[in-house]
Amino acid sequence: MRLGIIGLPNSGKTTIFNALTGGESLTSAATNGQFEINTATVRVPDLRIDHLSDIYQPRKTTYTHITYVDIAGLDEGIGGGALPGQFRNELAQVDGFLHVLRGFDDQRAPHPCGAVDPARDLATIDSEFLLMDLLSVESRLQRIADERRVKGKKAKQSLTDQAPLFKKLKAHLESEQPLRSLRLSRAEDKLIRGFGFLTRKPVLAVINSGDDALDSSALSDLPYPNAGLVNIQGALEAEIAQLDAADAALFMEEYGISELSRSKVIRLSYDLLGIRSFFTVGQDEVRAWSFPEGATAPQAAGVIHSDLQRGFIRAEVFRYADLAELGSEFAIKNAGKQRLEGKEYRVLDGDILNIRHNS
Ligand SMILES: Nc1nc2c(ncn2[C@@H]2O[C@H](COP(=O)(O)OP(=O)(O)OP(=O)(O)O)[C@@H](O)[C@H]2O)c(=O)[nH]1
Ligand SMILES: [Mg+2]
Repeated sequence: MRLGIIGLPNSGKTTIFNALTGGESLTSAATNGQFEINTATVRVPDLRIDHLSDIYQPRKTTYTHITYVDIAGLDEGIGGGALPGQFRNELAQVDGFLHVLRGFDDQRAPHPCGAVDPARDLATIDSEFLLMDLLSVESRLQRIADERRVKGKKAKQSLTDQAPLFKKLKAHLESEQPLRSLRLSRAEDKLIRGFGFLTRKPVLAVINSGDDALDSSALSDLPYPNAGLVNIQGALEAEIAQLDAADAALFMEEYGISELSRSKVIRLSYDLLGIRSFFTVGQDEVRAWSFPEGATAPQAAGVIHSDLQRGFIRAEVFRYADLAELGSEFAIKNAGKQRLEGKEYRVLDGDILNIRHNS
């Protein structure tokens, strides 16, 4: 799962990237000529895994992960086609966006538009993205029209059949609505997925409030129904992310910070993408696995290993919440809280699974 960090120049994207990924990240910088795109994978904090690890004392504890991509190069005017292809590809390929909005004022790094105004900045990139999607939709419609014109009755039907859908997308974009607010059938959604439309992707808006913690009322001013919103003191958290755990704790105490926004942002990123977690437990390993909402037990087993999906017989299932309440697997079984589920079972977030399978 990949989230692209976007925002205007000097909004603090790289700072937030460092705050989220510093310390534990597996950083790789892909450089292609003049463009550098930073990518890092971080683990998703999960108190349930910490707790399971306390209970089972496994040799190994494994969390789920999420990848952040720091995508520079976005500015007013890119919607007209000015964005280099490398960045456009990155944008199309990520699963969602973390939109960094500048909330801090600092003369050493002036805001490109002069004054600080998060709502305006949000609208700026939103409308550039809208324009980019509109261009893609129009070029698809053009292609369909060309196909009809050139090939007449021999036109490829799988292509010409797309016309009504793309006209619908066009009308929606022309009314200045992002594609994520357009209701589509499952088949339609699948068909357009490969296009990587930017306004179809989910967005988490993050205000980099700089050195002052914003009060939350400042956040509610943003007219943005489809996005989560969170506030982070970018520079400060980026600095803390460089420290080891003991120093970080001292630092936080000194500045009166009880909890880092970092954890919250990572968790929200995970929720944003609609990912759910199930767990496997034992003395060898306690592990979180991510699966898409609605997955069946064999599909979830397939996340662990394709052999488990192929040879799936049944899943032994109990709930993390029940374990947390009852304290042990023994108590879970005594209370009749462990179930045997078959191929139709839809796995839920927080399920603890043991897959029975033919090997
Ligand atoms: N005072 C203050 N300055 C910050 C904060 N976060 C970032 N900055 C400064 O703002 C400038 C831009 O930060 P970056 O993180 O490089 O911003 P960016 O969005 O990655 O910039 P580009 O990649 O050039 O578009 C730098 O000079 C940072 O030091 C903050 O929380 N407080
Ligand atoms: Mg940067």
